[in-house]
Amino acid sequence: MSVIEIKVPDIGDFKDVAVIEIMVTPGDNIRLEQSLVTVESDKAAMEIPSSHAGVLKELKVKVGDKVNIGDLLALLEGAATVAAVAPAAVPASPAATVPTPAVAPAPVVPAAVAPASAAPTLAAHKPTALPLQLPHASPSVRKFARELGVPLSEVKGSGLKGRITEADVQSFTRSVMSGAVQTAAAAAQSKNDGANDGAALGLLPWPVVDFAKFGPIERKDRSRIKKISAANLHRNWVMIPHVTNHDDADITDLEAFRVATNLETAKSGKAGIDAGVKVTMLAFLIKACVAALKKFPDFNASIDGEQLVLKQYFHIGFAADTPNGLMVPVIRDVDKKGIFQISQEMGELAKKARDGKLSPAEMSGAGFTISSLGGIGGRYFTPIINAPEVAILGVCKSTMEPVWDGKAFQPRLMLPLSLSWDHRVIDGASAARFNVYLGQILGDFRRVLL
Ligand code: CAO
Repeated sequence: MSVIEIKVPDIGDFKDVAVIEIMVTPGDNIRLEQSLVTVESDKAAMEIPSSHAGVLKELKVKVGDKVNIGDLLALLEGAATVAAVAPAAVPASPAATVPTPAVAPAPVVPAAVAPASAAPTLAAHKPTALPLQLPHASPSVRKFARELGVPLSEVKGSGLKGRITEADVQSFTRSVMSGAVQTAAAAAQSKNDGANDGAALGLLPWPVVDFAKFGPIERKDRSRIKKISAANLHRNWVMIPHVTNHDDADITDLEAFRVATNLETAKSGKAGIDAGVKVTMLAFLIKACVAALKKFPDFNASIDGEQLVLKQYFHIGFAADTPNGLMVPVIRDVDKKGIFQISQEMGELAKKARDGKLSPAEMSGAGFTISSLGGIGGRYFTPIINAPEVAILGVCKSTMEPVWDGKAFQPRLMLPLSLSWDHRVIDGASAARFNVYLGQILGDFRRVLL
């Protein structure tokens, strides 16, 4: 067995760098490129890999020693030649590929190894500056922590000068798994109920602020419905590539018809489906949307893996504002129902929603949703798609506006429309066509018959 000397390779301009961690012990089987020790200057930390494979016979340095290029680090027993290793590309900063907690990545020692025919020494290691405010840990420990998703800033180091070792990371992980310790992100998450899901995306933790420091506050529990809808809305917003097209529909004639219809119903006092039923603009909108969905079936669809599920039924959800939060009851088979029936069902479902009496069945199965703020006000907004649907129509309050008819401005009642759509399924041109067609129907409902 030959004895091989492992020396400090060219580590750039760094002189007298301190050995801060020994990563192997005598008797270990050392792989080519396996990190042996970590050295640290006042600017950077780097691991020194072995230029050979073999059994570690003796370490020639200890923690605290200062080393320079060419210093003897260790003696190996084993193969005298370096295994053939293609020159490895220097890995990019791990932050580019691995989602990390809110800690900047540590520099990784470039493992550029000379080809087999070349002298068996490692190529120069170019250390990267390590911002000093980062937790004290070697690149391999940082990598280990990243792989486990451990926020190093929360791990207490037991090594030299508080340095975090692999054992510290393992012990932190065990404590979290046993429930003895909670990460700051998890604590913020349970506090904010999902507000910090960004941790999984490598985003900064949700800010934890002591608001009382700035003035008087009051705390109240969020309702169960608000928490459920928040989680759904959050998922939909994050997972669906939303785009919103805004448009206006001229509903002057439709509104006149609606008002006349309600007057007529009130006067006649007749029995039947329309007895006492007040027709609102939303009922016409629901019906008009069904006509548009028939013309543009991709808006009444859902993504299912590689396929698009095109629904041949027309169930429309409508957002209802309730004291407990947002609910979305569903009117089924709108294509088979008239405006009175739709208005009546909408009234009943909205009441049930407000009374907290909607059944799960009454909130499921929609292919498309409408969110109307028309009774409140505003101009346009961005409604969030109700997954697994692929589009939603937002409607605001209609206002009388001057509209140019080619010769003069005419006072017209204009309804602002905001259509949000899933760009994985729908494109901008279709969305614009959908809105234009919807506007045409609302402008003249006879078009539904065409
Ligand atoms: N433009 C102008 N006026 C409108 C209008 C519009 N687009 N839509 C409704 N109105 C009028 C109605 O005609 C009614 O007027 P009158 O009292 O004079 O008859 C008044 O506004 C109130 O209507 P409404 O809101 O009670 O009835 P609706 O059928 O329009 O809506 C419902 C029913 C349940 C959808 C509604 O009450 C509601 O909850 N809207 C809020 C939905 C919501 O929160 N969306 C946001 C979701 S995202 O967070």
